[in-house]
Amino acid sequence: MAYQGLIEKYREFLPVSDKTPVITLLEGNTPLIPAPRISRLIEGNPQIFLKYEGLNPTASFKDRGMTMAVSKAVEEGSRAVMCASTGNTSASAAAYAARAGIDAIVLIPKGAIALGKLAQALMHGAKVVAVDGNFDDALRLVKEITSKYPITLVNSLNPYRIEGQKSGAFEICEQLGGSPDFQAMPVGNAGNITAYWKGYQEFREAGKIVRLPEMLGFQAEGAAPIVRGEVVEKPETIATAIRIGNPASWRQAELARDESGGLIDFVSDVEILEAYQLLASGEGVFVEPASAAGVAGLIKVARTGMFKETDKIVCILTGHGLKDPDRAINSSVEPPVVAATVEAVVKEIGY
Ligand code: AN7
Repeated sequence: MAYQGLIEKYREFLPVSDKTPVITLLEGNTPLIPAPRISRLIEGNPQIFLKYEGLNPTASFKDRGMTMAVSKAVEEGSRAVMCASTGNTSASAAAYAARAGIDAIVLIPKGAIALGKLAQALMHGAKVVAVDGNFDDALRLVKEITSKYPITLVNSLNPYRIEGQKSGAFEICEQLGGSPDFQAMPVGNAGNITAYWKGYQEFREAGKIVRLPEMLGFQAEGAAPIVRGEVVEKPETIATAIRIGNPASWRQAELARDESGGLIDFVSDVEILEAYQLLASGEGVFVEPASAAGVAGLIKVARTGMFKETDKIVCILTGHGLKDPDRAINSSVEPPVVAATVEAVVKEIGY
């Protein structure tokens, strides 16, 4: 039968029943792409695979959690969902609310979300409010408002979000025919690392895999509260998606790190941008800057000699490059303008 979305595919692992109205845009089922050029660049030459979550319906991994959160909200009779967002959660909440025929309200940090994400939230008909503050301020407001009004919170504090997002781990195990040795990913509010770790553990309990991967999480240097062990009051990074100073799932991320024997480290904006370019021009995979943090982190930690050729490493590429066109243009050389003649073009291209 044709693919019907991740709730149908993984129903036995999810808290849904026959009565749950499944709100789906056929999210999930994303490709796991081998990355031979990056493998050669990383010390130890491990086998690198890219889980390209930018190919979800709203072009980020958030759709995995949102199909669950919105389906359960509708099941419970809710008429509105709300989130704070660095952009992708708002795009996804807006789309799934539109699909469900309910309202979406999103709070975004003023001036700090990528253009494509704002376009999505607006086009899907969400009520978008910019807050004169950062993501952490916006999340605090959303928690308070949703506790007082009949509006369902759909940030990853909503446990159904984590339930949906754990499906990424299931897919990886099926695509690899077992678990990877390591998984590398960006960490912002820390819901996704929590979800993946839960997914791997549940797949092992179900006897579908034998071993668990080591979880490698990477924050941006200017927004690295988990690495530093303290709240960052004024988080700063070009990777706006992970510009978060007080992650909601902080403790769970530490558990994923420690139980898996992995690590959470930071990468600089320069390292993020280098990995961003490398993915796009070296492998043909265009991601937004935050999504490149996992690859940047692998390049960094590999220098300690922790990987070998037989290791399989999956990088979660959380969002599509088209989300942030400004950053792409600013990271590139402006195309030259020439006369509309064959001679001028041939001269320019050097033939
Ligand atoms: C592309 O949309 O927090 O550690 O409000 O958009 O689970 O938060 C986005 C986070 C990584 C970090 N990559 O994931 C939001 C939001 C991209 C993201 C993360 C985000 P979490």
